[in-house]
Amino acid sequence: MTNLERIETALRAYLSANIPEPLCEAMKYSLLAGGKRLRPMLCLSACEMTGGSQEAALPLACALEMIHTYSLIHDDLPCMDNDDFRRGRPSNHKAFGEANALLAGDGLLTYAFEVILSEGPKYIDNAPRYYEAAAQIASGAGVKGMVAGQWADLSNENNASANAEMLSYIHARKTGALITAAVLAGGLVGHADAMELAALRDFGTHFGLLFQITDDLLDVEGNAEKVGKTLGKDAAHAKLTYPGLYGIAETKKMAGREAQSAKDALQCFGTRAAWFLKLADQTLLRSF
Ligand code: GRG
Repeated sequence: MTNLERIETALRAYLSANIPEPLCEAMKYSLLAGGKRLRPMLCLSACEMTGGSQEAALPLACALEMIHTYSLIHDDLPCMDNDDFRRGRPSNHKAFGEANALLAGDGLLTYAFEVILSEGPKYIDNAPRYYEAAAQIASGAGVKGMVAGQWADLSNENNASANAEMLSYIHARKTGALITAAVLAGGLVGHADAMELAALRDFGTHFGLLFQITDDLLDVEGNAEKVGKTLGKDAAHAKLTYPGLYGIAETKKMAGREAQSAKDALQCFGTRAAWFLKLADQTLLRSF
C-alpha cells in the first residue's frame, strides 16, 4: 500500500466509528472529498525518513488531516471567508447548513485528539515522543499557530497600513504552523535526533511559506476548476498577500528562494530526503 492509500483507508476507518449519522455525513463530506493530503503525507514521510514505524505516525497523520479539514470548513463559513466552493464541491455549510458545518468542524477537531489519545497507549515504548508529537500538533493548530494566523488574517482585511512583517506573521501561523507540526510529529515518532528535528523545523518553516506563496499566486493566476475553490478572493477581501505586497514577478522569485531553502534544510538526510526535495520542486510549479 502507498502512504496515500494508507491515509485514505485509515481516515475512512476512523469515520466508520459510532458517530451519529447526520453529523458523520457532514464530517465525511469534507474529510473524504479528496484533498491533497499534504499534511498527513508530510508526517508519514518524515517518520519514514527518520527510520520510524508508519504505524505510530498514522493516527497523528490522520489527526492532522482532520484538523486541516475542520479549518477549511470553518474558514468557508459566512462569518469568516464566506466561500461557497471547496475541494471541487459546494462548501460544507452550503450542503448541510451553517450549524451542521460548525459542528462538523468541531467534531473533526475534537475527534482528531480523541484518535491521538486513544491510539497513544499502543506506543507506550515511545510514549514521551508520541505525546511530544501530539503537543506539537496542538500547538501548530491552536492559539500560537493556525488559530492565531486566522485571527490576524481576518483582523487585517482592508488594513491599508498592514506590512510585510504582518504578512509573515499571518502566513507563518495560518499555514506554516500546521505544516511544521506535521513534519516534526513524523520525526518525533521516528528516530530523529535533535539536529534532525531542527532540520525538519527549518524545512517546515520554508516549505510552509512556499506553499502559502504559491497558494497566493494560484488565487491570482490559477484555474478554479483545477484548484477546486473560488479564486480571486484575496483581492475581493482586500487581503494581505505576497502578490498584493510585492507584485507577481517578485513573488515568484521569493517562491523559488523558499523552495531552495526548504531543500537546503534537509541536506543532513542525504538521499533519504528525495521525496521532500521532489515535493518542494512540485510545489513551486503547482497548478492546484
Ligand atoms: C478556521 C482556525 C481556522 C483556520 C483556517 C486553513 C485556513 C485557516 C484557511 C484556509 C484559507 C487558506 C487559503 C489558507 C492557506 C493555504 C491553505 C491552507 C490552503 C488549503 O490547503 P490545501 O491546499 O487544501 O492543502 P486541500 O484541499 O488539498 O487539503
